[in-house]
Amino acid sequence: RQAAFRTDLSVLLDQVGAGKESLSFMKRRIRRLAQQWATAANRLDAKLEQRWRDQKKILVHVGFLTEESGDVFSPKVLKGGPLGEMVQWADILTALHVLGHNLKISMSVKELQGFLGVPPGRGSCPLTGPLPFDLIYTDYHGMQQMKQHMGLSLKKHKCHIRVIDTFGTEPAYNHEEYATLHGYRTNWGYWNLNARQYMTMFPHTPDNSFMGFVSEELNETEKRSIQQNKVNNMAVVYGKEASMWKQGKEGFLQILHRYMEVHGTVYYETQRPPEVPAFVKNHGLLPQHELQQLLRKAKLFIGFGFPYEGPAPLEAIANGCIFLQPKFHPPHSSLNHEFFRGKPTSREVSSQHPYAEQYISRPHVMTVDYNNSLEFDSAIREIMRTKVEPYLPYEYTCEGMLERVHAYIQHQDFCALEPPFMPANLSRQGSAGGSRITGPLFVPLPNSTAVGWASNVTAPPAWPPLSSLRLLVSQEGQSCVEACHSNGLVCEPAHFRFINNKEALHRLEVQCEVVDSEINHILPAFSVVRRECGLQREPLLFSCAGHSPKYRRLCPCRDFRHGQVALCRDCL
Ligand code: U2F
Repeated sequence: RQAAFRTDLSVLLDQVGAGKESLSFMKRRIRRLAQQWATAANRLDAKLEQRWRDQKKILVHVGFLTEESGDVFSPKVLKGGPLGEMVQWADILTALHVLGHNLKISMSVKELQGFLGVPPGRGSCPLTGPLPFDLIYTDYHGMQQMKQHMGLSLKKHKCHIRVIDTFGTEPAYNHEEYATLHGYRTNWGYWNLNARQYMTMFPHTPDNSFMGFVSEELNETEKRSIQQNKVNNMAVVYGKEASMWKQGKEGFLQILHRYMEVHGTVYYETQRPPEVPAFVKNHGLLPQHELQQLLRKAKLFIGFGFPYEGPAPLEAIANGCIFLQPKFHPPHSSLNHEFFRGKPTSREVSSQHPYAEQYISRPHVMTVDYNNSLEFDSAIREIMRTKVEPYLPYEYTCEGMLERVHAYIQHQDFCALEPPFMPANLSRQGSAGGSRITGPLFVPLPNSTAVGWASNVTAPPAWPPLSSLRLLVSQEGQSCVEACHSNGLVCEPAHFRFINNKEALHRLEVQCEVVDSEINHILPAFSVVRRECGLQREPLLFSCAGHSPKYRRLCPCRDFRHGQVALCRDCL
């Protein structure tokens, strides 16, 4: 069946259910943004020009909100606890509904079992028949629950699963055996999925798919009125829980207070939290729409280093604030910071909000060393002088999210058998930085790897299409994330299978004395000194994030749309 866009959200609102603060929060959000979603649906509908879209049967199982996982989030909704995840789930549900898919929502193990058609009880009776869904969106808690209740059939059906994973999972952590042998085993990872089945809140590592969420959009009249009503010396502090104001914040709060009136939205029960200085005008935790109003007046939204990578800075920037945040020296990661410890990624977080730092940057975002009071002081003064317009990257608008989710649903297929290699025309690159191939590169189907690939099976067309592929070689120690990025491109893990061969090495004029094929997440790569080249033997370990000091990596990069990094030019 063809999917038709929906602009009426009442059915969705009924499906979300009631009885918990988290659900009420999500429903308030869905209602508040309904008009914005409807407009976006109409725009995307026109843009896609009657293109056929399959209607999919989709199950959304929100694991972290189930009682069975302990649901620690719901009781904290009105108390300053994390809301980022609820913002994202509300938006995912809305996007799937608006795109016109056949949606079922489950927030308990019982509902999950009902929808899957597995008998109640633990793991005793695995799902025997076919999976009644084309796609299942869940999270790590939900994975665990499905494992318990679907038994072995989970393995059979796992290509249909998408895991919403805030901070991301790198391939080395996802591969069970490899993670166990090489010290990448964490509490969360090792599901042996294709790493693109993990969908993140921000475009962290391109090994995962970027799901995102949306932020409020303003029309031209609203933008103008915001700019007229900005209070130049008004700052709002990012931190809804008192603990975020603890320790060592007095120094720069004092500096800030020298120039600006400081506002906060810190949750409190009866008394003002002692962590919040007396000069701060604390509004208490605000409903989302009231926070937006406050941000419309404020000139500065200032982060103290926590929470990491949340939605609020995007909302502030969309409402015309400048976001000031601390740079992290050294970067925070699972190797050196408690918050990230045990998360299945070694990604280095260079500031409180690397997306704001790298994708938005000045004049909307200033990332400075808070330990340097001179630098901090001059940043505040600069912010007071600078005029900015409200700004929201396209990928965080409703249309941008619908476009991206539409493309994933129609094109990402992790169930289809993929041939290890297909003929490819690798385009030529310009001349700046790194070493590149010097001519068009044709990668024929190597006989050795073609074995086992039945010739009567038609391969699904590559997505992203091969026209987007640009082959690069990284510097020693550099990952493909960085190598592609420094050439204005993005690493595309789906393209690894086309460049993981001798032909690519040959075309790049890499001098190899030996070419081995191994299981190692930095491959394909080569060592210049030892003239050793290595190809990847385990497709699940193709990794944009991997790097190693003595190795230069072969990197499959691709172009991307301005404001929509998840999609290449020809991806729609
Ligand atoms: C992030 O979660 P948080 O909930 O801490 O993220 P924030 O950026 O603070 O805000 C999430 C939402 O809270 C709303 C605001 C944002 O959409 O509009 N809000 C509000 O309604 N009232 C207020 O007074 C203040 C904010 C991240 F998203 C999670 O993934 C992480 O787990 C967490 C920890 O790093 O940080």
